[in-house]
Order: sequence, then structure tokens, then C-alpha cells
Amino acid sequence: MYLMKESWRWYGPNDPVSLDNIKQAGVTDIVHALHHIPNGEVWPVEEIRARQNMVAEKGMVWSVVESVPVHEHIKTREGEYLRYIDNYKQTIRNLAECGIHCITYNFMPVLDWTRTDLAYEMPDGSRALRFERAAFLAFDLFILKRPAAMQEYSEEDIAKARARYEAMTPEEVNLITRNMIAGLPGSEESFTLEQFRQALSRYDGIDAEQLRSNLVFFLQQICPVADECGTEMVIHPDDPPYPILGLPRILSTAEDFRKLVASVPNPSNGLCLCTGSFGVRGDNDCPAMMREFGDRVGFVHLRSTKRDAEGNFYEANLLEGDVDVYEMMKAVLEVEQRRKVRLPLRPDHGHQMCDDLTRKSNPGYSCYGRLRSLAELRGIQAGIIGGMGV
Ligand code: CS2
Ligand code: MN
Repeated sequence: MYLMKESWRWYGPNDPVSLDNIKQAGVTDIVHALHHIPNGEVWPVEEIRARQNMVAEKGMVWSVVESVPVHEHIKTREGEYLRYIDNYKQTIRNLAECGIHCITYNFMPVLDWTRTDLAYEMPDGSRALRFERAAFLAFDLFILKRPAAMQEYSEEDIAKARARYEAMTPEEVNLITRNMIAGLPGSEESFTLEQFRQALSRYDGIDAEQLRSNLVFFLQQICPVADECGTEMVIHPDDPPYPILGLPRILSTAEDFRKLVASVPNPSNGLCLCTGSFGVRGDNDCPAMMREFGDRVGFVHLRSTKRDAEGNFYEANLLEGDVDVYEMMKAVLEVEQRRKVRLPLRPDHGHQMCDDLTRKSNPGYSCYGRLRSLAELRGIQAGIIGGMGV
């Protein structure tokens, strides 16, 4: 049987969830990045090796990179983008030299993943990450004051956002501003409001088609190198999976990935199937995507969000959200048996619960919350295998 390769994201020596903690979670594989290297610069072999050794000392292996960030100049195809692409190629080679062959990245303009509330209280007292549409619009319209925003939303939306904004205390305004622009873990970039406006304005002439063609150009450059190294470049979907703040987004649906593969058929052009990101849209069927793209899925993130009719969503307990986790796990197992590979899979974000509530951790990357998800995933997998009579 080819079972999931249990993996866990570790942010490095300063992560409050230490490698010792992770070891006790029982995982074998570490998902990691050199967060201290500025975006666009080469990751030196010695630095990769140093981190690999730290992980190896604890009896685990650093097998997946999440992420090698794509410099903004590459996304807008301006300035020094060619130098940054060369650097990216070198990083792929250096990682391969160290035996690391799975690299996650995303192509979201300016912002990585976005939430308005990082401590949304659940009925059981644990805390979840949440995206509240009215608060998000209030930020866009009345805090950021993005010039085009007034034309993009309906009158009803604007009225709701205005009421939401007017009811905010100054502390709330500060908090939502920080949540939006200070950079969630993994995003590597943070801004002041003024810097943020400037960063957005670099996309003024760039629509979805242009951004897609910039991604295709980038992949056409790096995939031949990745192919040669036996490395999979797995793109992480947009989160949330639709355009925000007037920025285009191009990896939000199955059709988006189909287009990408049609343009860049290289074997290294792969997908990080994150059910938490794709699952925010009702028209994304994650198990069906797993079955369709199985040959190109190099890494799986499992989490589940719960959406409502207003466009809000929060990160639910794994088995209580909109994603059919059981069906997803079945799809993963089917692909693994067919391909005869074990795919790295990690519990994505978890709630802050138990001791997580009194210690600081990276938003979403709590210890107990993720342990709970991982335990549930193991149970589902064991149940499926048991049912197969193997
Ligand atoms: C997020 C992101 O859903 C997620 O996994 O936590 O940090 C994500 O890992 C990056 O966008 C991938 O490049
Ligand atoms: Mn994810």
C-alpha cells in the first residue's frame, strides 16, 4: 500500500512549534523554507544543508519546500525579472543537489493568503482564521481607500461595508489593517498602507491574461531546469480563490490549472492541491481535481473551510467544513496506488486550542490544532484501507 507521507510545516528555529514537538506528532517529513533569504536571491547549498542537518538530527527529513517565493518583478515581468529567474533556477539546482525535489510556490500578486480575523472564536472556545467579507470591503473602501473600489462593488455591499467600518473601534481598524498587510506566515512580505498602495498600483496595467502569460513565461524558463533535476514545481492555489483588491488571480479553479498544463506541458509543472484554498468556492470539487490532476499533484494540503451565502468563510474543524475530506482521502489513495508513489500530505492550518491559546504561534500553524487534524486524517486513511480489506 502506498500511504500518505505524513508531513508538517516548520518555520525554522524560531517556530514556537519545535522540531521536538513535531517529532512527537509522528510525522516523517518536514515542509520548510529558508525564510531569512530575501525574495529573489539564491538559496546557497551550505544554508540548505545546515537546515537539512537540523531536521535529520531529529530523525526526520526535509523533503518539501514551501515556498521558494516568486519575486514581484517576475509576476509583473519588469525590472530585474530575468536575473530573479536565473536565481530561481539556481535555487532549484541547489535544492536538487541536496536531494530536495519538491518545490511549492504561488503566483498571487502582492499578497499571499488573506484573512480579516486571525482569532475568530468558535463555540467550543478554540480560535479559527476567518475571512469576513464586510470587514474586507470596509478595509478596501474606507481604510485603504483604493480609488477603483467604489466602482467594483454593489451599492448594497458598499452600504454594509460602511456600516461595518463605522462600528469599528480604532483598535479594530488597526488590527484589520495589520491582518491584511503585515504578512501572514509564509508570505515573506509586509507593508505600510502607503507601500501597499504602491505595490497594488504596479498591477494597474496587468489583467488576468497578462498575469497568466507572465506565469507561463516564468514556467517556460524554469521547468526545463526542474525537469533536468527531477524536481516538481507545485503551484499553490490562490487564497481566497478569486480576484481581490482589483488584483487578478489565475490559479483558482480546475480550468486555471488545465490551461497552465496546456501551455507548459513539462512534467515538472505540478500542483499543490490545497483543499482549504480551492474549497472556498462551491464550484471547486477537490476530490474530482485530485482524480483529474493526480499525475501532476506533488503535494497535498488538507483543511476545510465553511462558507456562507454572504461570502464569509472560516477555517472549520477538518471534518465539519465544506470539503468532503473522506472522499478526498479516497482520491489521494487511489492516485497513490495507481502511480505507486506516496504523496507528501500535511494538515494545513489548525485551530488554536488547548495550550495553543496561551502561547504564541504563527497564525494557522498551531501545535494542537494541527495535531487534531493529523490524527483525524490518519483515522480516515486507516478506515478506508480497512474497508478495502487490505
Ligand atoms: C498558506 C500559504 O494555505 C496555505 O498553505 O498557509 O502560506 C501557502 O503555503 C503559500 O501561499 C504557498 O506558496
Ligand atoms: Mn495550503
